[in-house]
Amino acid sequence: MEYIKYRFYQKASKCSAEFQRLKKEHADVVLGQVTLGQVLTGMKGIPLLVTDTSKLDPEEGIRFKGYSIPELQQKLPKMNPEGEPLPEGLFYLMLIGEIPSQEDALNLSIDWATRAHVPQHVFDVIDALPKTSKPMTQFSAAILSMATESIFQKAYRAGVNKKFYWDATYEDVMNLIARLPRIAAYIYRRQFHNSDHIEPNPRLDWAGNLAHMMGFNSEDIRRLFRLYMIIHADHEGGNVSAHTAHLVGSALSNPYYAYAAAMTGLAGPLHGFANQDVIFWIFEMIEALGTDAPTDEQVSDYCKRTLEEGRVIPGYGHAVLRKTDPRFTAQEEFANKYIKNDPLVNLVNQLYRVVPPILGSVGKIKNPWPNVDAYSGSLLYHYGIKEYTFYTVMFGVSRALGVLASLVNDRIYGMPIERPTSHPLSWFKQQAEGKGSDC
Ligand code: CMX
Repeated sequence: MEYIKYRFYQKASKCSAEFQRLKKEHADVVLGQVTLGQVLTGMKGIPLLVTDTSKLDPEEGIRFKGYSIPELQQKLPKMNPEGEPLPEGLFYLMLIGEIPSQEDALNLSIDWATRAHVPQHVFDVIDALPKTSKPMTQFSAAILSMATESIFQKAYRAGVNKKFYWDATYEDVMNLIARLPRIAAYIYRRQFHNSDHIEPNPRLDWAGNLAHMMGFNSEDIRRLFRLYMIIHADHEGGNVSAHTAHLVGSALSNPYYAYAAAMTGLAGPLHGFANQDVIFWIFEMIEALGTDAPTDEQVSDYCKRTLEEGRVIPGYGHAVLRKTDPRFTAQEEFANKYIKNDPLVNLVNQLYRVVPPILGSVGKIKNPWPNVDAYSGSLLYHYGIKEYTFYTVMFGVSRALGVLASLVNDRIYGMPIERPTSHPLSWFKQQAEGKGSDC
């Protein structure tokens, strides 16, 4: 067994035994109450999922295996001391629970480079779609079409013992992650560069290769891509993309199916699509105001108009967070360090000043602060990736790291099929008011 897989097995099989023991010995422990309010507002705050890769605190933000983003920036291996950490190191951390050495991270990079070959039919599937299909449609279709390669599916069909499901899942997960940069870059070059494709460079790291195949080779862009891939990788288990991968995977659907399903969830405007919506909305504002350097008052009026039209202000608010997202702050710090006087970045900073008090004054919005999507597009745009309909694909490539690490865990824990209970609305009315109704 190769080294990373062996290390994972060693660590995770202990946790798997704990999972099984808790299930057997403490099934009756009560974890809390579920209120009707929670059911009617998207099941927020109900402790229902086991996810070990990261944990989200409403006030502090995300921690990956206990490490905050600034701590990861300090501790994870880098290509050069001035740069951002390698996403390979974060994947290792999420999978194995330890900060990897430089050698561990580079070995993982090499492992992914050797697994990165994408079968021709995946490109054919992309090419068969009209160029008017959204990049996320092309991305999800490409992933689904790659299920032909699923080792898990073949092992299951061959009757493998369930205690080895994790092994075939691990292989699928590593192959899938390794191939994502090539697929994403292929969609980007097809859509926006006349199908002038660029071959991978196996000597580059995973994020550096994505930048390279998209046509960007400066060290500045590699640094941004590594940061981007780190901060979008995981956000505990209840967000739409992570939960979808877990749910679909719980039916023993192969990792390609589970991750493709997650990507169709990420493509929704309340989730990952918000990263393109932010830029779209800012350009709408620039056009409506006739300037890319509006006053705070003009911006404030425009925000109020958006709310009056019954729309959301994209990039603001969160289902769990109640403070500025540390993923926003990491990008703000990056911009302060490396970008001087960019009109779009300036506008993003101005919105950070203007939007929260407006959202706060609405009353019902639980979190008036910016999330990760408020900043990310402006950075990509600054470095020349101006095709913002592609941005959610980049989010998706990164999100694979967390949701697929979790999927391997799900399989080694032997997690059962997920099946919560539903009732008609009248049942809930009965519980609340003592009588049901016909709607
Ligand atoms: N602009 C306007 N209204 C907003 C808002 C915003 N940015 N954020 C929340 N609200 C509204 C909600 O639509 C909801 O309205 P209704 O009661 O009329 O349905 C009300 O405020 C209460 O919502 P909430 O409990 O504060 O937030 P939710 O958990 O329901 O939703 C989120 C969270 C992120 C979907 C929401 O804040 C939103 O729509 N934000 C804009 C889209 C966005 O940035 N999404 C990206 C999130 C991060 C990610 O997944 O990538």
